Amino acid sequence: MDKSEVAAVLEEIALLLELHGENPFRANAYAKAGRAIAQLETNIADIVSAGTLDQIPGVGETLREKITTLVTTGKLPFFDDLKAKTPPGWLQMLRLPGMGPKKVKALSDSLGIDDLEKLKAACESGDVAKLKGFGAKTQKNILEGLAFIDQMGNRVRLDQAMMIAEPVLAFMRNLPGVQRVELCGSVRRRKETIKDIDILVSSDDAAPIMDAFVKLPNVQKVIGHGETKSSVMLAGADHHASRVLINADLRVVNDSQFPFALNYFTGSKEHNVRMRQRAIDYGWKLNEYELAGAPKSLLFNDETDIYKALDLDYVPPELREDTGEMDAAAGHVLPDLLTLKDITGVFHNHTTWSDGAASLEQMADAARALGYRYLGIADHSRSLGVAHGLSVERVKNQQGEMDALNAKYKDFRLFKGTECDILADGSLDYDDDVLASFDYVVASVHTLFNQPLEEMTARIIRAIEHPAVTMLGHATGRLLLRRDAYKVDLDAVLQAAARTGTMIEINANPYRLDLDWVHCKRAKALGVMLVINPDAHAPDELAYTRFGVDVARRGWLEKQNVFNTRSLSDVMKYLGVSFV
Ligand code: DGT
Ligand code: CA
Ligand code: ZN
Repeated sequence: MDKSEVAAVLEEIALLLELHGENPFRANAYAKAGRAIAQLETNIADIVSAGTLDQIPGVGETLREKITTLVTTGKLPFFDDLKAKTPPGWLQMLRLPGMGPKKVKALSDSLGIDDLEKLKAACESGDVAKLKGFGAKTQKNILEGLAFIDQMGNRVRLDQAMMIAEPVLAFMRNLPGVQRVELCGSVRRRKETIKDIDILVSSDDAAPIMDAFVKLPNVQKVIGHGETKSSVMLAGADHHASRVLINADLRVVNDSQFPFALNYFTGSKEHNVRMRQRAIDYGWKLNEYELAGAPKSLLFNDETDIYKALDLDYVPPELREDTGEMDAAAGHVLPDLLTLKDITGVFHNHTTWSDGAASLEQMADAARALGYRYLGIADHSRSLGVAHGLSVERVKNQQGEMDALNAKYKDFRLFKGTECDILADGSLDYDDDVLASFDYVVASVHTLFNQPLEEMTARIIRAIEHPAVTMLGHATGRLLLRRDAYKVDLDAVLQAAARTGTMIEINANPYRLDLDWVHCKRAKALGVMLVINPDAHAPDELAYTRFGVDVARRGWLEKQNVFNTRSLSDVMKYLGVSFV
């Protein structure tokens, strides 16, 4: 067990202890030790064998014993018991906005609530509002949260699913007897939200692999444990320590079946239907195990061989949504999709000058570490008080600091941008002379989300038509699984952008992924230039860019459709910035 797994178990224990009403100091000790271990530079197994665990801050006698058991045996009976006596409904309740362990405990103690159905009934009868510490407003919020869960099902964001899936995948790869391991389903297709994680393994001996899977430390519940398929509910925390629960299915096949199973379980269902039909046209039968009837001379080592046998170019998983990829593959006109490596820098990022967590220099260092050739800083504009938008005076000061930093860099450049608010009538939050002091302008809507469609559309188009605006930020304002897009005629917006040559952002922040991939395809057809931006508020959030590349790929985009694939000198030329 590595340090991140140990840390995850300790943090989980902290949460469960809190849910069971344990002394908060005791619960917190586990959380603190977990965080300390996650940040260790050394291997946790080495520390255990050297007997130096108690040098880690916060690790006393009890924790030392528990961590040693966990690292040496891979199990912790104390943790298993704790999980066994925790109703899964408590964990589901934690997903509701504003609901913490204390509230869950109170609902359980006073009203016997241990699942979402009982919670809903208690809200509808008004019992929850009467509880101490709750009230009518909380009760209303809970009901709204429950309605949202109903509507969305139990989907989670792609980044949350990836955070849970990646360690499981790494674990499966290291199991003895495992030949190949791959993610399938919507995670492999990089859909923006995920219902469940699908994992495929090839091996000659499935049983021990199934056993190891259902005993993973973050398994909350075993839903099925069969010979070729098992399902579990996994728990984890995301990047912002929000709780995530998601089901994962594991299928084990033999290695010759692997390409067919991989293709089938990657989906989408609609793509599979088209593939099966294509096989029938050749007089063959395609299923999750084989392409029956195909000539024996055809070898199927991997998935590409299936497409080849059907005279199709290989279709990348992101395109498998039956939106024309089969015809394109047959006609050899599939797009040459851009990749993360093509990205040369990003433009929409925040620092401590507004609501970011890091300085200009820290953000620049992180961008350089990623191999970026430039970083655009676009802090909030003056009217966005909640995000410490910059006054004209502070804009000047920030730009001065950027000049000083740029003087130090030889092969890297900070670009002076702003995320300028689009005001209610579509005018911009700075005067033209201030706008002219920036290298580029990202224009975004942050207020008055409930304007009628015509008003919002006209507002955004007016901003797009402003000559100082380089790109439109997060075009629809949606927050995945949380807030719907505002009402806007996106097609009219895209047409305006095509007319004026304004770029449209693919906001790569996994909470947004806005522009949606469906509209990327439309933007490409209209000749609109896209730009992928992480909207990073901290150095590690620059890595969000990968999710934007996923969106771009699902939207059929090639390198030339995305502005920030250009070289530093081409970007400078376009922005009219010269070396000083
Ligand atoms: P989701 O909802 O985020 O889990 O999306 P998927 O695509 O992962 O859907 P899932 O987990 O229900 O199934 C995984 C894949 O298995 C799916 O993409 C295609 C394949 N599959 C599942 N059920 C069927 C089916 O009834 N017919 C066909 N042709 N394929 C299926
Ligand atoms: Ca799935
Ligand atoms: Zn914004």
